[in-house]
Amino acid sequence: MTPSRVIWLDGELVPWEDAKVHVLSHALHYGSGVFEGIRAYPTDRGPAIFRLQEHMDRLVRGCRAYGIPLEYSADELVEIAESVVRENDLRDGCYIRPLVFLGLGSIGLNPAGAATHVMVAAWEWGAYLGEEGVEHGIRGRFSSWRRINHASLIPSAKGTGGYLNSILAKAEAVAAGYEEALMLNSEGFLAEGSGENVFVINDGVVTTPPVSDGCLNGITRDSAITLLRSEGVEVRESSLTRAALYYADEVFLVGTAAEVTPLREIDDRPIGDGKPGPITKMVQKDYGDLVRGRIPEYDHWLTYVEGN
Ligand code: PPE
Repeated sequence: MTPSRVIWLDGELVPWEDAKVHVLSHALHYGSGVFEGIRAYPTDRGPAIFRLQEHMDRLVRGCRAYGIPLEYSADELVEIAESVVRENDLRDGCYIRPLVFLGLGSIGLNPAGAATHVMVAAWEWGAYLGEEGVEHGIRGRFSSWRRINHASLIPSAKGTGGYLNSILAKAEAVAAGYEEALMLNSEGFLAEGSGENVFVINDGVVTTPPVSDGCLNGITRDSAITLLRSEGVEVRESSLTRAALYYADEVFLVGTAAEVTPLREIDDRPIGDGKPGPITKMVQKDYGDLVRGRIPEYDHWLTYVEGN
């Protein structure tokens, strides 16, 4: 990660190294925060942030769901994110990380009285699962950990505490020599990757798990569904078993950080012929064009930020 110049924290832009919190912050102890991950890309008209409004809407909804008081509206957060990209002069694209978290004011689990803090940082962040992975696909393995479920947490909100579940899965997969963990829900159906939604292709039909199966309502997921349907490909949202991935012709992962990354192997079984397939490559190309402002019909998904 390359640090950038400034971070927006509680109403002001502060130098990167001064954006600090107290060790007794509630969120540090209990994971009481909600975050977002957003990317900006270089375009012919300067840097543009992809689906910024939808990300901030999800952040606001997540705070409401977890009962974290937030004084900023999604529209205000949109403006703040634009200023962070502009002030850091991140013209070649960047990753934007907004975080709402509880600070001092409450010791113990009851969060009442804890101050809400809001920060938005941005930095340059390359391929999440490696350049090599984007091109040739990655090796995945089903985790021994089950995905957080609707009975215990809120899988559709990006609550920071819930990510301990993703961390367990990711660390386990990497320690075993794989690049990513795929996670089943408590019923044994596919939920998602540790930080990505999953698409499975069989005989030209694309299937992705419904949000009710415990995956995040991913914004890249929605973009991929839109792109696939506009290319005339049938997309279904329905439950997938572990074995469905063993039978698949193609599988790819999507997320803001991961973008569109092919899976070339699952549980040591090659997927298809072990190389990224045609539908995966088409979505990769379309998504790459889309986020760089090369498909005019989706221009409303881009927020152009003028550089200094
Ligand atoms: N599922 C999970 C669990 C998840 O964390 C993400 C994003 C997605 C699906 C895809 O959602 P979307 O970005 O809206 O398409 N993961 C973020 C954080 C990754 C991290 O390591 O931190 C991201 O991609 O920004």
